[in-house]
Amino acid sequence: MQNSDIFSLLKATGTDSRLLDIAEKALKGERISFDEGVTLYREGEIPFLSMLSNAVRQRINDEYVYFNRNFHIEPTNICESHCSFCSYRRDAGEEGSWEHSLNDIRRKAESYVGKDLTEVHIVGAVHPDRDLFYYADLVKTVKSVLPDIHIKGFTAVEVDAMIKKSGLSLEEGLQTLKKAGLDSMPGGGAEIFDEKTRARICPDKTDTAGWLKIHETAHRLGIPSNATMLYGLIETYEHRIDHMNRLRDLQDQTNGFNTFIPLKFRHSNNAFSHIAESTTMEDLKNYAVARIFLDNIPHLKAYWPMIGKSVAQLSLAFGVDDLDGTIDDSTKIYSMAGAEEQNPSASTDELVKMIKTAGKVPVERDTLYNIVRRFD
Ligand code: V47
Repeated sequence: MQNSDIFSLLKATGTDSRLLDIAEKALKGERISFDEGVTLYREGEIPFLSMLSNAVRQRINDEYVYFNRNFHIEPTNICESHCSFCSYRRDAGEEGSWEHSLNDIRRKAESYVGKDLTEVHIVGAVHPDRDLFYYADLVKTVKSVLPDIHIKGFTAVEVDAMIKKSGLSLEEGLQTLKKAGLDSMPGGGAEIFDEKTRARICPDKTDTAGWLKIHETAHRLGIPSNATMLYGLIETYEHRIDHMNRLRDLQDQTNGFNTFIPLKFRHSNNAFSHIAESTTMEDLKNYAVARIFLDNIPHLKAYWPMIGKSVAQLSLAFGVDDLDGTIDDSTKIYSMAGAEEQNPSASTDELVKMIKTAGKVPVERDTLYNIVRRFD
């Protein structure tokens, strides 16, 4: 459908004039304001949000929906931070804790030799005794076994803590990781940027200014990254727009973010278990508003191990153009927090089918969105 037809349809179906103004801007590729973002959350009904976010997605990404072939390495869940939403962290020696040695990591990497995967996503916890030099060795170990793999590793929170322990500056630390073989950084640890809310949900880890500074510096040093937003806790719609606004501002400066990944709070086995999880309608609305508001981050990811395969597929009608990857049952962060996918794994065929039956063109990508294979 042409943008002019979409606009006429929205008009003919009696859409409120404030929403029509927002739609007109978004359809023309113009940036919407903070207040307009909040209006979308408050006033936008599901069919309106679907139609508008779908048009924006199509302008940016055509009919392509991306996935990759990847696995995770989670070196440890022993963590010195105490985030109220986390079901994963343990103290050293506590039941359910783990800390893999470099030999364990080498064996894990060896088990993927010849499997033709393009990415390893390394994410863990803020281990009290492991510094930057340990993690640089870990990256070198993986690269020595899988020389062609893209290493997307370490949230800004992990990077912050490991660099501080090593006594290097932020630039020196990031350069050391890059030299060891780190190719890009995942988007975790962003949670919600509003300082008061952040202090209530994760008081003892990297603050908002620190997270943004680390990504800004990484981009400047040629390390691209992603960005996440943890939603469905105690934040307001204004906080969500504020979060995306800060990312939009940074992206204007650096252009280093590839993908935005909203992360739905899952409430099992953590200190916020009394908070009800967001509804599917809210999840879909959140994807749509993100696609319309974040005009300068090219990709929007529905991370299926967290949201479930069915909702991930539905999200393709709400601005999403990326489903992450095959995963190979190698991550525990979401299964421990009660996600439906207790052993997350998807075959290429399954992802291709999910995308095709949503009417889109599946594309296998590498981490940086270079096309590996199209499934027209
Ligand atoms: O920062 C932890 C989140 C993040 C819960 O860059 C939770 O491609 C919901 O960074 N409910 C880590 N969310 C994961 C992450 C990530 C995931 C997928 C793709 C990418 C990417 C990055 O997981 C943490 C936190 O925000 N998280 N616990 C929970 N109970």
